[in-house]
Amino acid sequence: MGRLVIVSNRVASITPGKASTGGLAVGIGDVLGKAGGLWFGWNGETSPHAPEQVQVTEHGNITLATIGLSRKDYEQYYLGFSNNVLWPAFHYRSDLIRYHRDEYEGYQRANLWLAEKLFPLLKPDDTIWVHDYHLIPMAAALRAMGVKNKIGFFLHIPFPTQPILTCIPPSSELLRALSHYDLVGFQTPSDRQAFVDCLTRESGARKLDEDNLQMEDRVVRSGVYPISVYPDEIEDQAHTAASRRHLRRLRQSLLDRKLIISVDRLDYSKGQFERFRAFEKLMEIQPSHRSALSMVQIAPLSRSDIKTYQKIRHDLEGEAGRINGRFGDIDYTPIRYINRNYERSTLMAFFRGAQVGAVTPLRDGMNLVAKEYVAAQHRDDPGVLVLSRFAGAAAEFDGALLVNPYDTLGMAEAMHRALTMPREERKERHASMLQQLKTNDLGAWWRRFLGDLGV
Ligand code: ADQ
Repeated sequence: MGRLVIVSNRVASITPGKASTGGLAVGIGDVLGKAGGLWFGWNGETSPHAPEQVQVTEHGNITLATIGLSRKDYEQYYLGFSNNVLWPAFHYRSDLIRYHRDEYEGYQRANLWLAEKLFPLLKPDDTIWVHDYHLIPMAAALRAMGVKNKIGFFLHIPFPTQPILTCIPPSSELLRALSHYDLVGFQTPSDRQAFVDCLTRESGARKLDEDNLQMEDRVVRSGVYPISVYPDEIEDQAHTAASRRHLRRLRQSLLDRKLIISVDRLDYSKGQFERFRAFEKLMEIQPSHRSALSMVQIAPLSRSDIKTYQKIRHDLEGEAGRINGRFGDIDYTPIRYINRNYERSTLMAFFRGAQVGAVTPLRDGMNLVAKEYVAAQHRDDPGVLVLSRFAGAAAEFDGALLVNPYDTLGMAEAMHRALTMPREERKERHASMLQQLKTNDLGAWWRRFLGDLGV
């Protein structure tokens, strides 16, 4: 097998045990840690003019090749088209799309420029694996330079259905760009189906069989590869970290109160606002929980340069304050809302200490937190996962209590049911989800993808 070359918008730092608040970084870190290879992408820095030089550093069997972005590319490619058009549209929020043609041109320009920087680093037998929505045009750009290598693409976020996708003015160009990959991977069957429907209806592609589409002179294969975790590793971390200082402090501060935990980047797709409302409703309809239940919401800040994200931060702080004012007491804070990062093992121990994991995004590609919460539980006395039907993980987890995050009362009722569920039922539900995690772990995700790409 030749070398593996991973391309993603951001290249994370390779420090073992270091907290990373993105699911993508966790996944890529694992593939490269085991298979070795080159990881190419943005180093997170911006300057008035784009730097010429790619920085190459070696870390054991991993080579990192990173470059900074010009301020203009950062604004147009990253903040503009990627995060103000593609992110909302792909999460079914067409109301939040802010499209400007010059930003789309910046998106294409930055992809071309990144492809030009990657080109000299490539060898003929490399396999190239491009990740996520920032880099949809990457294969077409490389092909135009004469690159003949196998190129795969994995979309970490949902793929929208035709009526939503076509709200993006250059949607046909995006579909055509995706058809330049040899393999396009999705998190769930419904994401893949939406892609196949869009490509056939909008771009005139012809279905050859279940997996393959003919688009002009190219055959595009697509597949479903749900990203996952290593459940045994997480169980170990949750168990051994259980005596750590943070966890001791959490337990002491809770007294004997029950705990609902939620961990997600601050983002409108994650449904934090709706979750706080459901928690408030729970306090209203089940007064027995008042003073006897806390919710911890860990929400590291992301994309703070974008207005919509500044607003949701402001709204959420207000909402937590309002609910705490309504139900709190001198020695009791119902919602603890925290923006900081934790070490991975500490987070897993927090999951183990919580009776309920509330993972209720309005839309999510997969949601690794749902999987981590399940893996971190004690097998003999597990907590209950309350999971949005709109998270990719819902397609795999029949043991979760599935909720619709737009139904405040329904979510409150599910939280109550989770908090009062008999141990036998909790064990049964947990065992079925754990089995699913063991059958389809993180290694299965990337091995199956690379296998289908022909590596
Ligand atoms: P994200 O939207 O980032 O990922 P998610 O899958 O939940 O969402 O991954 C977040 C990761 O960051 C988890 O491993 C979590 O434990 C970690 N994390 C979150 N907050 C943290 C904190 N405060 N401290 C330390 N670690 C923290 C995108 C898509 C998802 C998809 C993933 C992977 O949006 O749908 O599941 O990619 O494909």
